[in-house]
Amino acid sequence: PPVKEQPIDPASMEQRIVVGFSQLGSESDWRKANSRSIQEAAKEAGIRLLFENAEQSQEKQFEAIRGFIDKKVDVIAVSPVIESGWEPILQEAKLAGIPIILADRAVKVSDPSLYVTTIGSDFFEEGRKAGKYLLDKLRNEPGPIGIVELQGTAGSSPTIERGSGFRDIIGERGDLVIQRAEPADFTVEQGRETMRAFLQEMGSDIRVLFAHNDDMAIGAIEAIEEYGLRPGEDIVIISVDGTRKAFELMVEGKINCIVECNPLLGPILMQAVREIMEGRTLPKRIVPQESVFTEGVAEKEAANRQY
Ligand code: GYE
Repeated sequence: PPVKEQPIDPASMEQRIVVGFSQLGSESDWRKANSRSIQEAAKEAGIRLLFENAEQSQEKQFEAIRGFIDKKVDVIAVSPVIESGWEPILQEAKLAGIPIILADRAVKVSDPSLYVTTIGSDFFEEGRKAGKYLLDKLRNEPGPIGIVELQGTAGSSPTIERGSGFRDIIGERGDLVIQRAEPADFTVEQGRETMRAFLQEMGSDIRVLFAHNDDMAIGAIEAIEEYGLRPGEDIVIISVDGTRKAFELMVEGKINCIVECNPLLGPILMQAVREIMEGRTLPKRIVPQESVFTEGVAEKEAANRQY
C-alpha cells in the first residue's frame, strides 16, 4: 500500500536554540521566582532550556557548565553563587566557542571577554537606597544608633555590593554604628537564628536591622517578636527584594522599607540569547528598572506583586 505522507510542521524544521542554565540554588522566594521566570520565558520563546540547580555549590556549577559544554549547547547562562574562582571554567567555555551570559549575580574576572554580558541589578545602588532611607527615617533621632546587618551568602556579589553601598551612605553620619554584620545565606532559618544571637548579645541596643533580603528579614521578625520587641517600631527594618510576603509584613508595619530587586529576568535573558544567535553586539551590563517602597504605599503595592 502507498505510504501515507506526513504533513511537515514548519516549526520542527527550524533548529531550536539550546540554552544551558546553571541556577545557583533555591534559597529564597526571590530565587524561586527567578527560576520560574527563566523557565517560562524559554518556553514562550521556543528555546530549549537545560536547567541545573547547584544548591549553593560552586563545584556543582562547574560540573553543570562542563555538562553543557559536552552537550554543545548554543549559549550558557549562569547565576554565580559567589564572585570569585570563575576564570578557569569560563576559559573552558570560551575554548569550546560557547558564549556565556551572567544572570543576576556578577563575577570577578580579570578578562571581561570571558562573558558576553551581565543581566542583573545594581546591588551597590540597592545598598545606597537602603542607606538613604535610613538617614531620612532617623533624621531627627539623636545617636549613637545601633545597627545590625544580616548579610546574604558570604562572597556573593549582592552581599558585597549591598554592604558597601549601605556603608557608603550611612557614613555621612558618624553616629550610625554597625554593631554586628553576619552572613545568613539569604534564608529564613539563618535569618532567624542569626537575629536571635544578635538579640541575646545586644537586646534593645539594636535600633536598626538591615537585611540583605526579605527571607532573612522574615526570619528575623520572628526572632524579634519572640524576644518581646516590636519589629518596625522598636527596630527599624529595611529589606531587599520585594516579595509578596514582605509586602504583607510592611502592610502590618513590621517592615519599614523594601528596596526592590527584580527576579523576573527570564524575558531579558531570552532576548539576549536571540540577539547573540543573530550575531548582534550586546551591552556589557543590562540592569532592570527598580524602585524603593515604604510603608505609605505598602497596601496598594502588595496587590501588584507577582512573586
Ligand atoms: O536578593 C536573594 C537571593 O542574587 C539578587 O539572591 C540575588 C539575591 C536575592 O537569594 O533573595
